[in-house]
Amino acid sequence: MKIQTFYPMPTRNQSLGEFIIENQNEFKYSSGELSRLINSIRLAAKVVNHEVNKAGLVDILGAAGDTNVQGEDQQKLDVYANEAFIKGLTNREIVCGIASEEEDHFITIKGRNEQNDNKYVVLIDPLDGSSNIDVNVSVGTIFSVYRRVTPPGTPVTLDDFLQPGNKQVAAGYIIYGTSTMIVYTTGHGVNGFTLNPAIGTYYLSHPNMQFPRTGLIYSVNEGNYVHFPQGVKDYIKYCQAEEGDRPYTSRYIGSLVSDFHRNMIKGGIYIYPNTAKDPDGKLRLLYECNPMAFIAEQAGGKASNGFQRIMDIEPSKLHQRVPFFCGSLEMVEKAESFMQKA
Ligand code: P6P
Repeated sequence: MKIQTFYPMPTRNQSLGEFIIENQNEFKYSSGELSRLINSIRLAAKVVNHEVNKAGLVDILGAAGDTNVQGEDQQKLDVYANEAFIKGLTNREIVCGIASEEEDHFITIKGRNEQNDNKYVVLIDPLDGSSNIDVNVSVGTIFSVYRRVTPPGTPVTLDDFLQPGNKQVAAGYIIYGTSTMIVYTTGHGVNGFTLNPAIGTYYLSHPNMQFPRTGLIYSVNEGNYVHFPQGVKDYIKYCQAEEGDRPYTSRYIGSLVSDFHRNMIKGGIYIYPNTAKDPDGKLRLLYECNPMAFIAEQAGGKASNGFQRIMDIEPSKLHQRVPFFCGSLEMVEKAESFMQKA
């Protein structure tokens, strides 16, 4: 029998700062660093939000003329967001290392004493969905936090980053949409905070977020249909069939954070499968799939690669890609059944 876990219902309209302080004792081993880490992300998110919201007004649109390790054109806001989060995390002296979608290798952060004393590492997708920037569609930031595995004071190594998702101590996303929100978990449920731009404060607007157990929305880029594995093709045809509670609705924004956020509120499944072009899928395990999987599971949802729990995958490379099925529990299980039958 699944043991139900209930968390005290946070009080609505509490500010993010008050919420962090009030729930600080939930962070095992932490003497406040994790709180300061979340606070530094909160500040960097405000800085990025300011630029994203005026992107159409200043010459910050369009490609920065460079490409990232993924071989993707770097949009100027990608670069700006990457620098804002690295600076925010560095200044607070909380993390000993950062890995970013926009950086080929991980970055070591030394304290003012030139030591690597800090306990946490952060992996981040600074601006996910950046291809939507120039067309004014919502984009997001995704972050994942681990305790380092190497002893404090010793050099940070790749092992500190290549940890399975089940070792995460915190994960979250910022969605720069019709409103700007921070949604995160530290393993005690999922809470969403909406920015009041007039005063620059985030307020608890979505306490204890839960994925509906099922839903009628599937999010997948059907333009790749002919390249999908047979199980995904079969699941899509199941969704489109005129039986029972079907047909479903297809909604695909092209921004993982936005599709995920809508599905968590309304019920739905997001799928980015492997294709001929992307034999391991497109999404990156460490700073896209693991953090979204942590949030999904904490909200009663599920995340797998079609066969295995995402957070149990042992990483081998920093920018490793995996197929991604994530959302309402019963929808993910249905899609997995088609993958396993095919
Ligand atoms: P496609 C953005 O680049 C991203 O990583 C996700 O945010 C998004 O869901 C997906 O890729 C879109 O990829 O191939 O459908 O354009």
